[in-house]
Amino acid sequence: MSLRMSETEVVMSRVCQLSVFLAFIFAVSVAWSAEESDGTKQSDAKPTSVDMKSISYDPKSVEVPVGGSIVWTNKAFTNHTATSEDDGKIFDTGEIKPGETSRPVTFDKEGEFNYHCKIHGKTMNGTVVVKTR
Ligand SMILES: [Cu+2]
Repeated sequence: MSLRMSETEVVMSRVCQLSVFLAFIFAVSVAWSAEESDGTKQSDAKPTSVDMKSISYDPKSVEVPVGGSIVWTNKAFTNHTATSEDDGKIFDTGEIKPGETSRPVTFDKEGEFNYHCKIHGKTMNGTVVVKTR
């Protein structure tokens, strides 16, 4: 009789261990899915990318929603800037070295913003179109 009791106790403790284990798995999976949804949020807010070529921007005209941001990546062999036509008052990336990417520039106002490269002049120009969606 005492043997049966201890068998029951062993079974009970296994059930207990199993439920702790399942609770742990559940907690991990909840944490995992929370992390996943955070990742999706980050990719939604990802800046639009514009490449700087030898004397042009690619794409030349880029559209972002109000509140959206843009980064410029220099894929050429010389320094470039992306400077708004009002001498950089609206935005100015400063000189971006070959292989480097500018800090994100955020656009909070609707409109069309022409810009150019300070180093290569207005032959190297582009447009940012900011629209409400
Ligand atoms: Cu340039």
